[in-house]
Amino acid sequence: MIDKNLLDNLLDVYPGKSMKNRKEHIMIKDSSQEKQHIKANTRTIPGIMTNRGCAYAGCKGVVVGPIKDMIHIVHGPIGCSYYAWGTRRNKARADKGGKNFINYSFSTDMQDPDIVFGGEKKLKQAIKEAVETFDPEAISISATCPVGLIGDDINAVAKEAQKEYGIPVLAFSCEGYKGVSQSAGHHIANNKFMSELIGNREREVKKYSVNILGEYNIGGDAWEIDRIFEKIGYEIVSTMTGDGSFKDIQAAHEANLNLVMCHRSINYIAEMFEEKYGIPWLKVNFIGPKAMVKTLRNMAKYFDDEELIQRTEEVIAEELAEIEEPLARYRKLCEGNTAFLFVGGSRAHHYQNLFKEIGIEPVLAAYEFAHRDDFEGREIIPEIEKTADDRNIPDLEVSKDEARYRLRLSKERYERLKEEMPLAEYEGLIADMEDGKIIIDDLNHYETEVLLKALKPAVFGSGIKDKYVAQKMGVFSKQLHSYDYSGPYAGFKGAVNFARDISAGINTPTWNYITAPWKNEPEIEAELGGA
Ligand code: CFM
Ligand code: HCA
Repeated sequence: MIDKNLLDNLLDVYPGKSMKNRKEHIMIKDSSQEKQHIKANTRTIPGIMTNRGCAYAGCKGVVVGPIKDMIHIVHGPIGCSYYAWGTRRNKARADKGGKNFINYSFSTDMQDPDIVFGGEKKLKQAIKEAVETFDPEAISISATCPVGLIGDDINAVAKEAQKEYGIPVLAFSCEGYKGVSQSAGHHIANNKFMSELIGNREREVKKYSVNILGEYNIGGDAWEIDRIFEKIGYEIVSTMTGDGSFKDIQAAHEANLNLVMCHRSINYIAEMFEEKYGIPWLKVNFIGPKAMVKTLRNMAKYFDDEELIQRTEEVIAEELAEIEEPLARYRKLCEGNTAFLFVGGSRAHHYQNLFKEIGIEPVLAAYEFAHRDDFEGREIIPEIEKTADDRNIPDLEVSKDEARYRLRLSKERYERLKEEMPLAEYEGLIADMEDGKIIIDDLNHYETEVLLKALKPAVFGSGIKDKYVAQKMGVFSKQLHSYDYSGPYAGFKGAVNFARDISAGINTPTWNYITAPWKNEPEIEAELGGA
């Protein structure tokens, strides 16, 4: 149980206004309350060391960048491009006869004179060089902060280049400052995909065809999911955007169901798909065998075919039998431990159940940039009622009747299915946390250090910015963003990899050579009131 003084002591060091602000972003789970609220997606208090990123990171780094067969040109100083180069471990392999530019970093390398006299000329030149050297089938341009400040018109340059070279050139005005975190960049990318990419190519699809939205193939996760889906007999029309192809995304509107893995980064597309093309969306979770089984069963139920349901059960039985022994073995090595989870905007929820499945209890779950719906959940009736103007996408005008007509299911069946599975719904992180556990929005460096010392988790699920701080404190830290050098962690086989890595990390004798600060400074514990 959490000592109730812990959070008071944590907040005590902040000046009055900041304390009031931070208090609203921190909560303890209490299921006796009907609905718990948390503040999220607001500006970080200046001066606080946040872990958040920028809109450019969310647009280019997260959503657009993993599309492998496009050249992604970053218009900005070289540092912005270097930052987003290869660190996210979104893996990709070239499709047969296709191209893969994922290992490259393309930038206009803006210098002082470009800031003074404008950078459009340099951007045009960069596009020309990219076309002449690599002959890509499509190009993206992402703007970083200075571009918006000096007023370069990247949209005009993109239009001109598209005409000149006869290939799609998409311009993303995702200057870093556009929003309170990378979340704004996700939205910018989603909007452009819908208005300029999706729907541009027709293709015949099978009945059991899906798009996987919000799966970025970190450490090869998407490949494990592909393996399982193919075994059952699903057709994956497109994955957005892990190991993704822009051609597949162009035909994504042909699929019969959208699966939403990362709700935070791509719920906008899921909603717009439903509105424009009548494709329902289902919140899924591929992390942990239990979640995977539930996801597969919901999918089969959605398509409502006896043979598919049977095949699904066969595959589930086969896969579970294969992982049972190793998972049990690793679980024995992990059982009884606790975890502290701090990720971006969706993984704390996805991973909390896998931790529980291997006997580890999450005592704290925090996000960098999630919105309230990621914490508290949401329910969306088919969003056909909403007008396109709400989202500022002029070419999304679909009349209510037209959208209903295009719905892949009858309204009656849709309503019935909604009773049985989370169609167009997401229950959020808080629902699955145990009572008395801590939930935090925009966790910062100071709070991370204090809470790690007080809670002494066996494992800290973190990112690169705080991993080594924690490890020097004697806390094993596993990066839940990049998986360090490991993965996949999704699906059935991924769960075994995860359990193996966590049990090794917790049990390595290395920790005997490090003295955690609280061992020498017992007053830290006394001051804070530990777990
Ligand atoms: Fe979605 Fe992601 Fe995440 Fe995210 Fe990210 Fe990521 Fe993340 Mo890093 S899209 S919100 S912006 S699941 S890059 S693959 S790990 S912070 S929790
Ligand atoms: C980002 C990308 C990131 C960073 C990870 C980290 C990722 O936010 O720009 O801080 O370790 O997953 O690569 O979230």
